[in-house]
Amino acid sequence: MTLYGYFRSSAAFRLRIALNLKGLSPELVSIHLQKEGGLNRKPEFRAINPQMRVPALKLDSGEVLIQSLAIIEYLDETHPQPPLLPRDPVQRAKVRALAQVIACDIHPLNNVGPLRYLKSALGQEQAKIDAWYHHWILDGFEALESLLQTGPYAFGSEVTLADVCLVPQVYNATRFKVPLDRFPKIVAVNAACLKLPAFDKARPENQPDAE
Ligand SMILES: N[C@@H](CCC(=O)N[C@@H](CS)C(=O)NCC(=O)O)C(=O)O
Repeated sequence: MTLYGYFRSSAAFRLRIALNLKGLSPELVSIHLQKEGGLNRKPEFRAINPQMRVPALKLDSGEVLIQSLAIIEYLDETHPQPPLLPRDPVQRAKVRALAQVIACDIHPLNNVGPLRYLKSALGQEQAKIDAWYHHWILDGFEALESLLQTGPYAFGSEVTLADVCLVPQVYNATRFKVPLDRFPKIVAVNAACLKLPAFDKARPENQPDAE
């Protein structure tokens, strides 16, 4: 398998965690999202992922999968141990909901593309862009904090898809200096996860393309 990723991409960070949890080590191709306006926008990568985003996972069959949550669910189906979703349908829906609060409602608003658009096309100054960024993380984390279970992980005693999404989002929040003191459960879950080798190994600073 080949993973097309970028050390700082939080969607790629999610996938790296899931791959590590499943004991899989694909070959890595780093797609620099800043260099030359983004190497993801070059025709070579567009031929791999027409959406021009990372991550993408090329399977040994040559099939290319995109969208981190879709890829992670594929991995969970093909490599069931350890499971990333509970067996019970209600519990599964709850874990997916936690993951989607992050992946569908927080992350897309604070992603490279929208932030670049606010700056370049809409001419917004950096202070306003930072305010936007903080606002949407705080808004989403407020809900997440209330939804989290008793721990140590996001949905209780087992690591799930919710943790796989939470840790990269906390990394982003910290990188952009969002204060997290209102979210003790999120901070505790993040700390518990990062003690696990699969999470630690997936950290941006531990990637071969880290800068
Ligand atoms: N929903 C997608 C998000 C993928 C995504 O937006 N990736 C970002 C990096 S975190 C990207 O490649 N951005 C490039 C760009 O917008 O130019 C997923 O979960 O895979």
